[in-house]
Amino acid sequence: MKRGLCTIVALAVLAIASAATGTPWYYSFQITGTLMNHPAQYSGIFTNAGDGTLEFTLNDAAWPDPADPGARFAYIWTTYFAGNYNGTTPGAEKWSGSILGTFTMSTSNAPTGYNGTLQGNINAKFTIRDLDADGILDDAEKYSIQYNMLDGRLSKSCAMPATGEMANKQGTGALNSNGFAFLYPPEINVLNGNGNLNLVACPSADEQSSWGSIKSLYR
Ligand SMILES: [Ca+2]
Repeated sequence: MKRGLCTIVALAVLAIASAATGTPWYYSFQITGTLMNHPAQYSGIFTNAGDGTLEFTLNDAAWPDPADPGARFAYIWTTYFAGNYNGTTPGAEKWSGSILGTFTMSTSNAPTGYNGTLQGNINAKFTIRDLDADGILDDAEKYSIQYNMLDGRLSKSCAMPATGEMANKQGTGALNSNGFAFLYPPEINVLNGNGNLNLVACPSADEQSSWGSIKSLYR
């Protein structure tokens, strides 16, 4: 590789690295919902470091109708959880299920840069503890709101819609909560948790075209 190109590439990597380290927003939330209803959705509000609404909806198009909760639960369990058992740590045996979907936020009174609306993707990973380590899901484990957890990974690409201070931004985040449980309607699961979001500016059309011309110089 030519030395000039090395320098340009190094500078470009530095520029991308610095642009990728935004100031994260750390918030708290309370959302309610259940996987046992259609849509499989949780929605609620921010309870700290901002106001507004938070909602995520999981891709449940193929799941059995909530009118047959037994069939719906069996499908969810077989599809996402049953094959993902981790018994390697004594005292922490668990099943994990990762379910994909989308999330939306509508915010105000959040730190600068995080006020507006945002749509993104979520990978919602639920953990169900096998409290007696027998490899069998017992009712006490299925319905336990004490030990089961949600670990949601958020991602927002430049192509997904956003408004206000969050327009033209991309980034990643997370939302975590204890208290997850499989509850049959009309019971509703309440999740109190914490999350973060780290947005950075999307590349402008100018930046994209100048980077394109740099590359074309060396083709
Ligand atoms: Ca068990």
